[in-house]
Amino acid sequence: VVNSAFTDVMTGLNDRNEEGEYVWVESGEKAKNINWLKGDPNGSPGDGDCARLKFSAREGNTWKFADGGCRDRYNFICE
Ligand SMILES: [Ca+2]
Repeated sequence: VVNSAFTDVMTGLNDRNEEGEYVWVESGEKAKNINWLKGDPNGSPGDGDCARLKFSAREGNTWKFADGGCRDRYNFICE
């Protein structure tokens, strides 16, 4: 991912149907081996149901998944 501003990027990944079971919206496939930030996902149902990519300086300057609200507006990528 190239994102020079290091802003969060929304993904098409959510666990709206089943808490804790993250699924890609486009394919409907369950996501495996998600590279979560340490401590994530930690959202409660309805609140932390959509996954975004966050740039983490703490974790080696890498992009990691974090859960958050689905209505927040960010840059968007599908997969
Ligand atoms: Ca959730």
